[in-house]
Amino acid sequence: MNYEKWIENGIKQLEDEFGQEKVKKSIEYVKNFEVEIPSWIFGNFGGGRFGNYTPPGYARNIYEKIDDACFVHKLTGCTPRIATHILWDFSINGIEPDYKIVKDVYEYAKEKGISLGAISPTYFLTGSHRGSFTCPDIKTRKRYIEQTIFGAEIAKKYGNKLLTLWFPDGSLYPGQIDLSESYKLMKKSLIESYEEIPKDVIVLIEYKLFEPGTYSTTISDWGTSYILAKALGKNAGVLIDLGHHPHGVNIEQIVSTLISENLHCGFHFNTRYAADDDHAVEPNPQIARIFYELVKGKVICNKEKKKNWAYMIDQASGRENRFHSILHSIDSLQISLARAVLVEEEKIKNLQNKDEIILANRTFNSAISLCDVRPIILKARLEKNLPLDPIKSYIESGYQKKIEVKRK
Ligand code: AFD
Ligand code: MN
Ligand code: MN
Repeated sequence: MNYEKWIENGIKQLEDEFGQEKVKKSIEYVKNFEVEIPSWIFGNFGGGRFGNYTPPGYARNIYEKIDDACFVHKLTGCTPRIATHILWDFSINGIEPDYKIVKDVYEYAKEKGISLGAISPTYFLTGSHRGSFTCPDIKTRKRYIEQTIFGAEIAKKYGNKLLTLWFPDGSLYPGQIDLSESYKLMKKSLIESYEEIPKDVIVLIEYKLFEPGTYSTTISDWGTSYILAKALGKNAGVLIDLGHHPHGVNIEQIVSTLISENLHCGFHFNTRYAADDDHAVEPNPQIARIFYELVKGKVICNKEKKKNWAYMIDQASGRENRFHSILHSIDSLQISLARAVLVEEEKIKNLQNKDEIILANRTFNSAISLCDVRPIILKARLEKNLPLDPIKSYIESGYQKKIEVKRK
């Protein structure tokens, strides 16, 4: 395929429909967009319905995860930071974090050309069976509060001052716990932690409707995260994981409400089909609509960096090739962003004022669902001297073969 010709024709077509200004802005946004990749996508998950199957060549430790994340950044130019999990990545025994490992990993990542992004304390694994921040045993709560404060300190010193909190706390059956007690302990432990957290560290509280086998989760929806964030202070916000809602929830409305309330928030991007599937991101219309709210709210690709929300991928591909999977996610996010920028706001505003419902929807969808923005994505990659097709470049690079041999 003659890519240059294809790109030129495609850009021309988009300019005919949306105008040069919009297309230029869309290319700029794609060039500037950055998203964190999770360390956990590269490791092995073990267990599950495929037994211990993990794609060959998986990363056996945080250093190999960093190697893999670096290669993804080399191919995409938009993933300069890796999100890590304290007890998965910085602990020998899976119970206590190890400061020495953090420092060593920080140096290693810097040498390889990427940096640490969001730090997630690990509120699950050994010792969390009765909860973490809501555990009736104060010693357990204290251990997780200390880990949280530790996480904030390393987020400030070695990361990008971002702490992301996800709690699996809740219950398996009605009657098992006192629901309001659980919420009050969660709030108390969060406040206790926040008081010790450096004031320039952003704390994002993630919500989730359920875990397999739960009757209740203490932080089950965005409203709970919002109340808790407001109880903490101005550096606290809501973390929206796309797989954490009941089916049919209008996530775009949640996003626009949080933007209107000037809360500093963030995303864990993935695709869900049945539940919290942690699949690779697909460029579906809902994600483009979410990006439209972010672009309109000026919390993405804003030149005033502080205004930008935090953008992370949270996917765990136990079955497919994880490089193909994460590269697919990055491509899908770029496509969604490019579409969102093309939306003809003025035209839609006009139609809204005239109560032209279907015409407004069709105008909106001409950018969100119908147009092919791949020429914009490729133009952005061309201008950044990046591979036009990262997955194809990955396949041709020989990296997969190398890690399969090395990591036998
Ligand atoms: C699980 C949880 C949640 C969390 C992630 C990493 O559902 O999304 O953010 O693990 O800790 O996917
Ligand atoms: Mn998540
Ligand atoms: Mn999840």
